Amino acid sequence: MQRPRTALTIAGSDPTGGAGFQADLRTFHSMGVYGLSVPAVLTAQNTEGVHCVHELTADFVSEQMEVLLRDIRPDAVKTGMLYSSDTIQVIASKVGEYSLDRLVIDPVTVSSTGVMLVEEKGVEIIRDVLFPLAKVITPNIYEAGVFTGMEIISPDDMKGAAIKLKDLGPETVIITGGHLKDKAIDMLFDGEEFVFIENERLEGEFHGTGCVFSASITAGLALGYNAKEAFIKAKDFTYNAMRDSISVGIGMKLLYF
Ligand code: PXL
Repeated sequence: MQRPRTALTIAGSDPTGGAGFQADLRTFHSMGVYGLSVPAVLTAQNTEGVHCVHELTADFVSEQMEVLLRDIRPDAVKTGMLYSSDTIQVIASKVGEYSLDRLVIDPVTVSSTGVMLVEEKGVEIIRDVLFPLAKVITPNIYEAGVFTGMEIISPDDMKGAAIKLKDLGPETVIITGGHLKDKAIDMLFDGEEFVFIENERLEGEFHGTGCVFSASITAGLALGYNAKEAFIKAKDFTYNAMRDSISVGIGMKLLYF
């Protein structure tokens, strides 16, 4: 049998498995990609929300990456919730040291229930240190707002924000607009064209859509698709997983696939 493609997630732990590296691993597996994971931070949470965050040391995150990457070269890599500035810095160093080029940055800043998932100065460091290394960044409209200082409420605002975000160094910007008022529209900008994909809005509160979406883009890149092809596949994968979502707890629905 041929060696399967591999993808690495460097992200937070979510015990519900709805988000975090657990959701990333399920996504990789479901798309036929072998998943590797480096936990960057732990959380105590359930389907009602995040209770608290427990940091790992940046040194230990660095050690996990070093030992893994010395042995296995992943075909693509994503980052999710990283929380600490020091951790973000060491991840950027390892990405450089090992020339990891199919890198997806999901710039996780705040949970759907409003809990901060990055420390304050981490926002700047993600922007200045990680974005320039990225093949794809996948902010939602709130995150795109945090990184550009813009308020994003329409597809035209998404275009304006994407142009600003592209100037920060990533090859491709994908803004997810699942939180727009009337429509669910996602948009890709690669410096040349804007690609919009619109879906009907699904009713309900979903947990982990951003993680599953960025993980499915990462799996697509690992499989050899370009960013636009990976975007189209990821949108489909995430939409189907939302349509099939389950209520296993008393709070938000979890994507099922
Ligand atoms: O959906 C963003 C996210 C990412 N990673 C972890 C999370 C959350 C949201 O709660 O807990 C670990």
